[in-house]
Amino acid sequence: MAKLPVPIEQIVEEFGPHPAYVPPGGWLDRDAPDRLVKTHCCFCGMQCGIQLKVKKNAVIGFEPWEEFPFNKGKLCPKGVKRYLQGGHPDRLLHPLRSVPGKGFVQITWEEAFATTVRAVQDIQSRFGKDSVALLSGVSLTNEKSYLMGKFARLGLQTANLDYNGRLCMVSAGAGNKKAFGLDRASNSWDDIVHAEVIMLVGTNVAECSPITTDYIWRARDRGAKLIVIDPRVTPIARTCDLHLPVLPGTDSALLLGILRVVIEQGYANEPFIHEHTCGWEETKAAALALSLEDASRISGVQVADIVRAGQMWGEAKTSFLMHARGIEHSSKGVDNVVSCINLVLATGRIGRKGCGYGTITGQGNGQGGREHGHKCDQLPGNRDISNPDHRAYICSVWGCTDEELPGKGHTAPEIVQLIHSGQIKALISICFNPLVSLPDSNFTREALEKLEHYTAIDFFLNETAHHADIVMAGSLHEEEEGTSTSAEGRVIKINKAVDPPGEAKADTDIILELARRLGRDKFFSHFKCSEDIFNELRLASKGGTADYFGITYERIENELGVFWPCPSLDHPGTPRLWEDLKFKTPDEKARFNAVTYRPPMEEPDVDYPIVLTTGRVVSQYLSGTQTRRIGGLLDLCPEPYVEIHPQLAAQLGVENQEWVKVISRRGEVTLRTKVVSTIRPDTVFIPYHWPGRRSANNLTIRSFDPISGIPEYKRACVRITKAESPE
Ligand SMILES: Nc1nc2c(c(=O)[nH]1)N[C@H]1C(S)=C(S)[C@@H](COP(=O)(O)OP(=O)(O)OC[C@H]3O[C@@H](n4cnc5c(=O)[nH]c(N)nc54)[C@H](O)[C@@H]3O)O[C@H]1N2
Ligand SMILES: Nc1nc2c(c(=O)[nH]1)N[C@H]1C(S)=C(S)[C@@H](COP(=O)(O)OP(=O)(O)OC[C@H]3O[C@@H](n4cnc5c(=O)[nH]c(N)nc54)[C@H](O)[C@@H]3O)O[C@H]1N2
Ligand code: SF4
Ligand SMILES: [Mo]
Repeated sequence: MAKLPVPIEQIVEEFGPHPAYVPPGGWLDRDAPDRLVKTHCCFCGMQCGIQLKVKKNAVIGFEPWEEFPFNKGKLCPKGVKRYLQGGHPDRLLHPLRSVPGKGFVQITWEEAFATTVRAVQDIQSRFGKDSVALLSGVSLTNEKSYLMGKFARLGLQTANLDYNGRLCMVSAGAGNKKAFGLDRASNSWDDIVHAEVIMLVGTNVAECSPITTDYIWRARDRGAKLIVIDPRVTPIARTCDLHLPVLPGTDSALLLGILRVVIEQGYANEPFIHEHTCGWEETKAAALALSLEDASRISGVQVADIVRAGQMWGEAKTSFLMHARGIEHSSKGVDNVVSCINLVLATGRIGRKGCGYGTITGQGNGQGGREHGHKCDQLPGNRDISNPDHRAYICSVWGCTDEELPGKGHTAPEIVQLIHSGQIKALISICFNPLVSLPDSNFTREALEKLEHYTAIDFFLNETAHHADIVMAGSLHEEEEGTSTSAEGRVIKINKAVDPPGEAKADTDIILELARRLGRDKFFSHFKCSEDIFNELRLASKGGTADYFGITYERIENELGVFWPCPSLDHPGTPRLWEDLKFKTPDEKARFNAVTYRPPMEEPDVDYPIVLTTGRVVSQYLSGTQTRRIGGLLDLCPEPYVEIHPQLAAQLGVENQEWVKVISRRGEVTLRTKVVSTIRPDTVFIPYHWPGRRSANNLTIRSFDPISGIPEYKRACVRITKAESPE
């Protein structure tokens, strides 16, 4: 089953530019709202405070929430337009079944639930429990993330649960745990403002974490220096003191070079290193083993600039280092993360005012969603599913035996691989669009076509859901109460503004009903509302590294968010970690991790001589399911394109806005060029928010970090030829 009911070309057409959505009666005829609901933006990890204007059961508009301390009313274009999703004509209002030849037809909830449960039970009886997999996502609240972890293990009884954060936060998570024993940005963003030097590594903050830009500018107003490491001169890089245009996939060599300068020019903070860290000698030796000339040759950054970066970093009294997917989306993602942390630890600038470090969390709840048992190897509170003590504690909270709690499962890309090879036969997905977001889309599509059964839960019919047998109409952010955890580690409250429209159901109700019909109600029937789930999460996280025990709905509302760890009700929360310089390792010392440069999986050759990297634009979000449907956002960037340097364009004989074919070993796309002098001449960039024949992931490689399992989205090799306009 799960063959496409309609040809892929038709789907691609269907997902072309959408006409702008205008509310019935037009913008000017909108009524005054009945009420304002304070909540947060559903998109990126900034989790800006917003207010929704609500009339009856519809969100009709939007206002900033000036008092929310993180963004103080500031927003980006996506936040301003997000409310338009609810009234969109594509919004799923009832469950669907795929009927060959007819496409999707409306069915009752009874049929949707019964068909799904029958398929799960039948497939599990034939192939074992783990032949059913669950893929989940962290646009979901903490409550739903926690529920998905429990539902997979005790409802479906499968080990095979993983989440879309596998494509996003796992290199950072693994690196943070290795170095500090805890996975969170070390500081609230307030510390950025007090830093003398800020280093941004592989992050396009102005477009992807827009409010962070405001904190950086405030630091700049106080005289802070800014270093940006990115193959492109991103908007923030246009304002920086030093831009290092690294060749994609080679950051660990560059960071070794910078560390070497710090060491050789005497900037290492020996007393801090001696008292509060271990592993320095190996790390120092690794840095001194690579000459600056080699670091420069590998990374494509001039020696003088590497020296300058080392000096700027070394001289400062206070500093803040931030990185994101530019270095984490790599087969060396974890190496790159610990290389950044090595620089922070070598200078001992952590745990005090203006001294900090943080990965910039991507998805809305990318932080909370990676703490409470959403990952194939994890239990709530960021516990380890393979650790007997951790298992025993969660069994005591869940009221199950160790035998009833499955072990470590497979990562999201491995699950797709196992579907492809036939070991996994059925899939339930929620809040994930892997056909667009996983590398090598052709492989993902082949896998989806092999499924015996697939149920997707979403509020739009995303491209992956086109392969589903059953589609369940779930809920938008504003249709369920819950909590979320921002990039800073601040736990905030998502408030319900409206009920799901039509026959659509709250995601939580869908999962609880599935659990009931699977005969597993004893583990779930006590959940009557989101707060019940949060209260169990608090207990389940108690004593773990991500401890939420002291956080309640009431506290979040009163205090405008609480930073975890917060182990007791009288604990104030922890905006800045490591003030006591006691790290979450057995000996309370932070760990240096020695890194030796490894080349990326694909190197340019005569057939594929150009390096491709991929990423984002400000107006689109992730696989684009949500933002490609909002006219005002689509107008800002209606089509993907290939960013290409004038020198390379001249070599290829193409002009700005001309059509080119970009071809990798996996597939090809035909796009227009955007000729810019702000990218390395040997590198091209494609934003990835589009599906089908325009998807960057037709080109990307299925190569993964050996520790975190994150895909290498930021480096593949391609060739480019002139092309005719596609019909
Ligand atoms: N507008 C918008 N904002 C978003 C999102 C979105 O889709 N749209 N998504 C959210 C999510 S989930 C995430 S994960 C974040 C991502 O946020 P970012 O990581 O900031 O965004 P990306 O565009 O993926 O990549 C960042 C930068 O990495 C650079 N880069 C590419 N290859 C390399 C390399 O090898 N080394 C270095 N040093 N840099 C490299 C790219 O040129 C790019 O400027 O954004 C969040 N915010
Ligand atoms: N080439 C390339 N590929 C990439 C990246 C890259 O930089 N380059 N970035 C990667 C990264 S960092 C990420 S995070 C992934 C993201 O990849 P995905 O997670 O696959 O992308 P989304 O668009 O967030 O898909 C989420 C789906 O969940 C639905 N959804 C959102 N909120 C809810 C909810 O509350 N309930 C329910 N039921 N559904 C919901 C949306 O409608 C959408 O269909 O993409 C990765 N893919
Ligand atoms: S997308 Fe991010 S920066 Fe923009 S309004 Fe939403 S949370 Fe804020
Ligand atoms: Mo992400």
